[in-house]
Amino acid sequence: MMMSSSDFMECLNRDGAFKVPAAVDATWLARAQRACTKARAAPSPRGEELDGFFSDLDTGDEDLRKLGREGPVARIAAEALGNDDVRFYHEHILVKDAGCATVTPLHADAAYYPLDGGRVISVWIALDHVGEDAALRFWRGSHAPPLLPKQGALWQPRRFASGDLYDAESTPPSSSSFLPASACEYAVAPVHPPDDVCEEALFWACAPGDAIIFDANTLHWAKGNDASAWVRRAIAFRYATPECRLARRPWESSPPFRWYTHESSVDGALTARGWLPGIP
Ligand SMILES: O=C(O)CCC(=O)C(=O)O
Repeated sequence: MMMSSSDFMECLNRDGAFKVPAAVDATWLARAQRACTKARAAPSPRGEELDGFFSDLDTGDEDLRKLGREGPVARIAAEALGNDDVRFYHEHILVKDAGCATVTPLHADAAYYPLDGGRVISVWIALDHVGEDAALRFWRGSHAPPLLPKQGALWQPRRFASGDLYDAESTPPSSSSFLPASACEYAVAPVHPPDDVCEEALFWACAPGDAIIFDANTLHWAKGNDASAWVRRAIAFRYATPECRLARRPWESSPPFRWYTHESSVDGALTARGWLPGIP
């Protein structure tokens, strides 16, 4: 049965994550797979690799930008947010090679971003078959109280490689120092998901083109891809509601602020409108 926009919103609000099968058709899928292969072969300065887990925050690939802004992914984001006026924020390529043992550590994305006051979601598209073992896993309901200790708080980011928390000392907010300071409070999640959370985790095997939509403050993680004989490529598109405002975190945000200047003029940055392009 097809899910409606109100089903999307209900799942997002209740659980913090849900799946939309066959979100992307074969033409878009082929373009996205090509872009992913290109990025892997020639990473941007924002590309990095952790033992077979490659990610790139800044491919600049026009097909991906188009898919993010105009394609079916943008429509899904608008329906999940219940608002036609959503802003494409950025795209993020994530590749786990076949046999890659690198886990995606427990984290939530929201406090990596310099955005406050609205809602940010991700639409994570599988570009290959993803078995249950390699699936993204979600701590159901962790985006909101009562699991989140306080309404409006964000989970404090951690470094993927070391598991260390971001803080002002080790990662000062150098590229965004001119932004107004965020008034957010931060909550600290455990380094690893507790056993009962693992047992109750929300996760879905995916076919190429399936999408997982999640709130940027939902805690999530993934095992390696070592039980699988094929690569696990994905692209996460991030979207923000128009109320979002740029704000300085106590640490360097990711992507760093200078990254945005290639997107459009920084003049409109503090109002968000005119900075993050709206979806047509
Ligand atoms: O694909 C993964 O394993 C991690 C994805 C992720 O953390 C994200 O898209 O925020």
